[in-house]
Amino acid sequence: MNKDAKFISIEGGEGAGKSTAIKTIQSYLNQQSIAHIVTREPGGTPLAEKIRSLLLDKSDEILLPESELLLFFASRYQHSQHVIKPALKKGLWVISDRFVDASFAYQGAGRGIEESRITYLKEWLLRDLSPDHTLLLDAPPAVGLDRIKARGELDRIEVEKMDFFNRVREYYLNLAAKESERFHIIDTSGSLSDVEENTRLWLEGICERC
Ligand code: Z5A
Repeated sequence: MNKDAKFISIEGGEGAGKSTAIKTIQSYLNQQSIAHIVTREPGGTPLAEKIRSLLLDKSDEILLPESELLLFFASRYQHSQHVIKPALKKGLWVISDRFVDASFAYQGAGRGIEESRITYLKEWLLRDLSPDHTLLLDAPPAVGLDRIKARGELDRIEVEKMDFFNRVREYYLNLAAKESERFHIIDTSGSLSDVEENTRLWLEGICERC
């Protein structure tokens, strides 16, 4: 693996502004001529995108929490083996809209699956693949949900109750405090221009230390 290549994940609740921040990141990396790819979870490969549809589309059959967890990991394994690892090996920076922290936040804290089971899957399938940096975009769930409601119909996970999203948010904030070297938190309840400015400053800090 090229030692200059960075693996960056972007996390946060629904409508927290991940896609928006990724545009800022892409534009900064392009300006700096840093070769990179932008990818996402669930998804990132043709098969993993099909799994994404299974996960997000509403269906009459209840998707059980354990099946949901395994589908996220099936998608993630395809993604990490076929996209993330090869890109890092070529020296490209990888910007991923969500990665494994999301499984701990949503399937663990949100759905109540024991953390040790998720840790087992992570250690088995990902081994030492872990983001160098994680940007946590944080806003109260009600703020993010209002933003995505304005965008159109909600998906299977977005229709969960507010308690679920509060547990997810609390998990992310606790994890960020525990792994403060890896995480950087940006409050996205403010204006778009503030979020953009803070995202650029954070990225400049990473690039200065490259
Ligand atoms: N999930 C899981 O459960 N387990 C896992 O392991 C993984 C994922 C990997 C992925 O769906 C779902 O899967 C997600 C977690 C779960 N759950 N749900 N629900 P997704 O990727 O399609 O959805 P998302 O991750 O929640 O992203 P999103 O809905 O697309 O939101 P976003 O990317 O964070 O936000 P955005 O598109 O940048 O912004 C939303 C809107 O708000 C947009 O119109 C913006 O212009 C506006 N916006 C953004 N920032 C601002 C500010 N600062 N002010 C005003 N307006 C703003």
